[in-house]
Amino acid sequence: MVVNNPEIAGYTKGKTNMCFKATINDRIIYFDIIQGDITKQNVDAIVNAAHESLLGGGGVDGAIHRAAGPSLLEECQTMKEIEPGIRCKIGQAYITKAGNLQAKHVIHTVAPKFIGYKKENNYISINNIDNELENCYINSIKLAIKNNIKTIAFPSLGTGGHSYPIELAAPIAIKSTIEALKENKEIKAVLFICFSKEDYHIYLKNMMDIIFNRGEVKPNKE
Ligand code: AR6
Repeated sequence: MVVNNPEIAGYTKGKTNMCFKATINDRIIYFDIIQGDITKQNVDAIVNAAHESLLGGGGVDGAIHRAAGPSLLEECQTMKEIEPGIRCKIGQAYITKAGNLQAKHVIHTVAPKFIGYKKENNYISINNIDNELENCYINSIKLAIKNNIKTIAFPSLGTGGHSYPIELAAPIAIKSTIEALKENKEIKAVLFICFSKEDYHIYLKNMMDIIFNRGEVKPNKE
């Protein structure tokens, strides 16, 4: 069942918003699909589709750094390089404070780059990176749980500069988040922030398919 939930509607900011109340392992979790700007969300943590340097870039990364102000970049600069120029490898996740953003934390993760092509109506990946994209969501949720985060917002990782077709990325985002939430005892709400109307509708369709067709995620009856 799809419900609008006034209890949590207060922290979502977007043009279009659909809230799903679902049960995972006997715990109620809210999923919001929102067309909007992730920098405006009033949640405990927003996730950044970061550059591996963690020093900012274009797309949502640029928007988050601009809205957070210089303290975010300063904190990222203090993080240790794993290799020259690399502070976060593909699929890993790191947490910082959030500067001037309404959110309290930013979780930075690096999405893989899609290499592939479209055949008829299907996208074919030639570098098989779905598990790396899954890791972005799973490791972000794990880090959120460790840091006592109760509400978290994701952008559509990988689907801008890194060229992941949203039709492939949206079900991966939703399914891997649900898998990671099975371990969770604290997270109350996950927001998927879609920048365009088209992306919003693709997320909505996938969320409906997943919520209504998977046994272990039950739409709440209330
Ligand atoms: N709020 C929500 N979503 C947004 C926003 C926003 N303010 N701005 C853009 N998006 P991208 P990637 C959407 O390119 O593909 C950067 O240069 C956008 O429409 O931000 O993982 C980084 O520094 C798209 O749907 O991330 C990295 O080097 C989605 O966010 C690289 O690009 C992701 O697009 C990361 O590429």
